[in-house]
This record gives sequence, C-alpha cells and structure tokens, in this order.
Amino acid sequence: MEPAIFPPGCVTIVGVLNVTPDSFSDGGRFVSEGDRVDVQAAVETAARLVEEGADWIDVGGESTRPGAAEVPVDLEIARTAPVIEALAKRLSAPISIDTRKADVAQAALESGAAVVNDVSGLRFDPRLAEVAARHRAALVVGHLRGTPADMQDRPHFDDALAEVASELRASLEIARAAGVPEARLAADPGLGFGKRLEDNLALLAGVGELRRRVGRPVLVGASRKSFLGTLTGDPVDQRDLASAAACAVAVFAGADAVRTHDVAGTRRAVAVAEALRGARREATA
Ligand code: PMM
Repeated sequence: MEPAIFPPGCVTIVGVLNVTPDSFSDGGRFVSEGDRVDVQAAVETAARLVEEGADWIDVGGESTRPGAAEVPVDLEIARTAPVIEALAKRLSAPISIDTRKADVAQAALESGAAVVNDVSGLRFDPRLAEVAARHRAALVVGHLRGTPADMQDRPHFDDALAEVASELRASLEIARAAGVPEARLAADPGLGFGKRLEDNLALLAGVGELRRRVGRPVLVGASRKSFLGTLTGDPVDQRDLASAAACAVAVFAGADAVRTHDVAGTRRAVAVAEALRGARREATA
C-alpha cells in the first residue's frame, strides 16, 4: 500500500520556495541577474521553513502569476533541479515540484522530489501524469482554466464549486488512468487561478463540500493572493495576516493541507482551526 499523500489526522503545511525572478510575492530572492541561482540561500530558507513547522517544501521555477509568460523547460530545470538536489541532502521533509511540465517534473523527481504539484490539473502537459506514475510520486492536481497568461481574461462560473469539482474529478481520472495510485492523489481548487472574488470565496468557504465531491484530500493555496488584497486593501507584502485567516477558515471547513509563504504564522492559525474543527466534530457527534 502506497503512503497517503497527506498523513491522515493532521493538517499538512506546505512551505513555498519559489526559485524565480518574478513570482508575485517572493520572486527574485534566489535568482539573480543572468538567472544565477543561489542554491545555498534557497536551502537555508527552506531549512528555516521546516524549523517553523513546514511539513513539506514546494519548489517552483516558473511564476504562475496572472499574465506570466511561459518559462522554457531548460531554464525551469536549471532553476529547480540543483535546489531540489541540495534540499534532499539536507532535509528529511518531502519536496514537491510546482510545475506544469513533464520534463521539469522528471528532473525534479530524479533530483529527490517526491511530489508533483501541477496547478494546471494535467491539462497543460498530459505526459506529466505518466512521469508521476513511473516515479511512484504523489500528485496534486490544481484547477486552472486556460493558462496563467490568459486566465484572468473575464473568468466566469455559474456555480464555481460544482464546476471546479467536476473539472478536478476529470483531472483525477487522467491521473488514475496513467497509473498514479489512489492514495497518492490530492486536489486543489486553484484559488486566484482564473477566478473572480466571489468564486474564490465560494471555494474557500465550501472546501468541505468540494472535498466530498472530488473524493480526495484537498490542498488550499490562498497565500498573499490578490483576492485577499481586494478584501483588506493590503498590498502583497502585507497579506500574511489575511492569508493566515484564510488558511484557518479553509482548515475549519475541511482542508487537509495549506500552502503558505509564511509558515510560522500559518502554523499558529492552523493549530487553532484544527482544534476548533475537532471540537465541532465532538459537539455534533
Ligand atoms: N498557487 C501558486 C503557485 N502554486 N500550487 C498549488 N497547489 N496551489 C496554489 O494555490 C498555488 C500553487 C501561486 O503562486 P505563488 O507560488 O507565488 O504562491
């Protein structure tokens, strides 16, 4: 039996490590001019995230912010593979590769990653499912209509929860058909990926129902996203408090895992939400 993607009974905290020059909230920390990667600095940051309570580290080499252009495969591999190799030597926490591309996933898995996190839900590069299956990797399928370049061009849903659930179920089917074991699969509603404010709110508040409809554990990524700025007026570098609040709500509503740039704050918010979720279960038992 394959190990579950998220250990049951506790919320998994995924710490973000973007090795990009241009991610919307944390780009440019480890990639300097000419695309030189500071592997040491990236590893030190990841080690701190683990100390603060991250259960796994999500490494990304391509920004998926709205309007972002696609990064060539070679460049994405050059940014991520050396960092993953160094992380795998230093940390015992699992490492995921945040990519939409099979070749980038393959290089990451060969360098020591154990999880593939595909925000496109296997729609960008269907070969990615086979790569995950061949490496016995865990796989998160995210919900995204279109591409990061065009996803915010007039997004529309009649019923965001129902439509996202049905499209995620289709992504999960592609993964199963490629041979990814059931226990290794999870889904992500893709907050901020081609969604309006009301869609993001419906998905966040409805995580429990989404989880029931997709039949797999759910990871939620709200960290620093622009819908939180719309609600609070905060600029991107001041959204950690709002992000922690969103994570707490997601966990209370049933999320199995949350993806965050601010692990220390999120861990505290999740601890409170998890306790309350347990108390609610007891009260209604
Ligand atoms: N969001 C971003 C990138 N990767 N992966 C998952 N599974 N879920 C998300 O919501 C998500 C993601 C947005 O970019 P960032 O790395 O700057 O947060």
